[in-house]
Amino acid sequence: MDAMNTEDISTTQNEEIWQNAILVGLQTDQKDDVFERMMEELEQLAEACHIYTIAVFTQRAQNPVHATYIGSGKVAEVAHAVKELEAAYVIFDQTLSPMQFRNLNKELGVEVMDRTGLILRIFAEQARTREARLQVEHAQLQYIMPRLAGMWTHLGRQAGSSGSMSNRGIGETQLELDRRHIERRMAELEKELKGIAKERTTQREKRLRSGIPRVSLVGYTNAGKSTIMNRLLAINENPLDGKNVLEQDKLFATLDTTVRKIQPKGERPILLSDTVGFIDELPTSLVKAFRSTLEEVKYADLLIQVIDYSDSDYRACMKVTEETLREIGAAGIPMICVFNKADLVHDLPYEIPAVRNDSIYMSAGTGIGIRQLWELISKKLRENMQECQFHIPYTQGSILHRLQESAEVLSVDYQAEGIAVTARCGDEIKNRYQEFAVGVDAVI
Ligand SMILES: Nc1nc2c(ncn2[C@@H]2O[C@H](COP(=O)(O)OP(=O)(O)OP(=O)(O)O)[C@@H](O)[C@H]2O)c(=O)[nH]1
Ligand SMILES: [Mg+2]
Repeated sequence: MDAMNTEDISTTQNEEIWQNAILVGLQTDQKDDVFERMMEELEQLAEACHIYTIAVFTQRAQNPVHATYIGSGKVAEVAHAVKELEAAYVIFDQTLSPMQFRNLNKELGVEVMDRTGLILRIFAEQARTREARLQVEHAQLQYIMPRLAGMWTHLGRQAGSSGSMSNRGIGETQLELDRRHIERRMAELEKELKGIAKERTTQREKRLRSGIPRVSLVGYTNAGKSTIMNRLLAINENPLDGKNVLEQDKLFATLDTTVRKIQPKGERPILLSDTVGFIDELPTSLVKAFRSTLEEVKYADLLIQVIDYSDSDYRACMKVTEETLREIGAAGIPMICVFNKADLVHDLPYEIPAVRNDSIYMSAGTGIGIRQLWELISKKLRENMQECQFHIPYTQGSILHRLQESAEVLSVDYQAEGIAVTARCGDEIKNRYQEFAVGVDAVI
């Protein structure tokens, strides 16, 4: 792999061209079903990169082999299959160390990839907005940095480096140049991303000030978040022209955060956001790179966790989602659980749609339960609100107008000394108009 080619990854991937790969998995302490699921997921990740699997090799061992991850016999077996089947890639189930990466590249004679590299590649291909592209590039460079040394040391040795500055091997000089180039680029990217994040913060603050409740869809990748967003927009008769988000049977179809205003007739609007899905062991460089995109979730009044209920291991996915939410500082936000894709589940415990407390069993794909989900969202948002009384002097009549926009105004009474308003609102609005609050519900 060429160390300086990272920026080209998205352009060199032609949507139409499919290549083939051999997958290799090492089962250490995982249980059989967990390991099988990880291997299936690896195959789906490859598919998202337009790579189809032609063979799978697995090995059981207590620990990975330091130099080659799998044992030497297995390496020979895979190398043989590479030739026989004319594989274009060999993809490993875990992140390889720079040394394993180099050794395997050499011994297998084809391009070696690991799970992290695969995820980075999907992200690079799927990134649409400028922010997502910059975030991915940053993560890619971070991934490549520690691998650079491994790529050039053999050249350094060839040139007989003595360690002094003037007598350095060509490999070392090249390594240093590459390193400096990457460091410079990473600094540029960080600066630009900071600027974008600032803009995002300004937009978010504007939305926060509007007082419109914010609802965020979260969950494992491919669970149906974008489908739910589209259906919720559709049932509320919002104009859809160009507003639909992409729904696709592909891991990481969504990478950017999209916020849409849902304006139902006769009801208060909400701001709904759809964002990047989670996955087990999301490379830390990506979590870091996407932190600002994911920040949107942190400011939600309500989370909708979407779960692929047809996945036999949906509980593990829920655990990953909840752990990721904790990691980004979004734990503790009220949540609805959507057990989606129930149409694919045989012997369901309930007839769908079924609402059980804060959970709903439904099928966004067929549309079954989407109205009930909307009702559950409205109910849950209302739970977070309280009835407040305000007394607004006539000199500040514009406050009434702002309350009407940001809260559910229940009554308005024009009295001699001012306007008496009863409204249902969240803490945000209640605090903002604190000076006009009256009665038992007033904020102290
Ligand atoms: N059978 C069935 N398929 C569904 C249902 N909901 C969504 N799908 C399909 O599942 C696939 C993934 O849906 P998306 O809405 O793109 O999922 P997502 O959670 O946004 O996924 P990412 O953005 O990739 O993380 C699509 O092919 C949908 O058509 C459902 O209730 N039943
Ligand atoms: Mg999506």
